[in-house]
Amino acid sequence: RAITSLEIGMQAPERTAVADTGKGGRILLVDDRQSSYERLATLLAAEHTVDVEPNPTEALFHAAEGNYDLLIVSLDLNNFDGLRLCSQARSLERTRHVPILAIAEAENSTRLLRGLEIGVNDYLLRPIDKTELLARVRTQIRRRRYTDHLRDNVQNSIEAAITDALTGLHNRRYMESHLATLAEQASTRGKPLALMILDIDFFKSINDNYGHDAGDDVLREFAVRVRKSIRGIDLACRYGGEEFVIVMPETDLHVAGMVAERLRRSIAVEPFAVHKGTKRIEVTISIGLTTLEQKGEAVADVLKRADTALYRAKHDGRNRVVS
Ligand code: GH3
Ligand code: MG
Ligand code: MG
Ligand code: MG
Repeated sequence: RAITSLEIGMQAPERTAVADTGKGGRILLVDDRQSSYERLATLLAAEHTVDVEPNPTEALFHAAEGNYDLLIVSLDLNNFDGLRLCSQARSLERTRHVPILAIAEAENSTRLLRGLEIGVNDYLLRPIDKTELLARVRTQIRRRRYTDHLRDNVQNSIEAAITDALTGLHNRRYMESHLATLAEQASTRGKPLALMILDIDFFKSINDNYGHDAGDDVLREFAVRVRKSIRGIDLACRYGGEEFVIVMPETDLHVAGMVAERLRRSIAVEPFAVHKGTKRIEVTISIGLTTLEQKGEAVADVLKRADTALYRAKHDGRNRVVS
């Protein structure tokens, strides 16, 4: 899904957010001594949802599937090694970010130190004090939620930085940084690489006749049709206002020509709905197509050749593919 810069902007007012109490978390408690886990579960249930799992192997599975905010692991289990579970949880992608609170006997300080080395976030010593338990759990859950939130924001910002907000296609910046890589790969692997520039014909008159919003509708729908006619490994970007670039790895001129022609037709034969479907307008595009000509050719030269072909397509009457 494309994330627009507007949505990114809307995440900004963090100051208005209510401070996280750290309550209401989902906790997985791994402990196989009944008297111990019954007491802990009862204490925790005052503020959180708690699942108890005595078997660490099962616990790891639940932790990976269950979307927990916190793992509480007893290091002095009867039948299993709690430390091993902690280290496995740290190495699995699905559980790497889930905080771990270890519980140990006071005399077990060596194991506790090992636990901290392998990434346990905090620990409590038996006998466990209720107030301390709840306070430490709240802290971990708060931290977990906050780092999740930061991670989401970073992810969204990265997506926004490489995506065109109107069409959801990649933007020019992304294309330019990625095209060099694709060209290099094609060169070293001895594979062809096709590139086309697409430009909507008389787009200015679409804006003039139907309004800027209709022009935007056309751009969005155009992007939908582009996506339908390319493969997952192809790179489609909005290069400028009503100009687009498609890069097709491992594709020779013949095949790329067929793709371009099919795309040209898909635009020309089906009028575009604008103004919430109340009006349909005919749209055509011109396409300039080329391929990487020799190993190590500069991408600027490839783009220039495609642009020259596009110019010819316009000059020759538009609604056509020129290579
Ligand atoms: P040609 O067939 O030669 O390509 O003619 P054209 O009218 O498409 O070319 P021109 O480059 O003169 O016009 C492009 C227009 O695209 C001008 C600009 O106002 C419009 N445009 C650029 N970006 C957007 C946009 O995001 N939304 C809308 N609605 N219009 C845009
Ligand atoms: Mg133009
Ligand atoms: Mg145009
Ligand atoms: Mg143009």
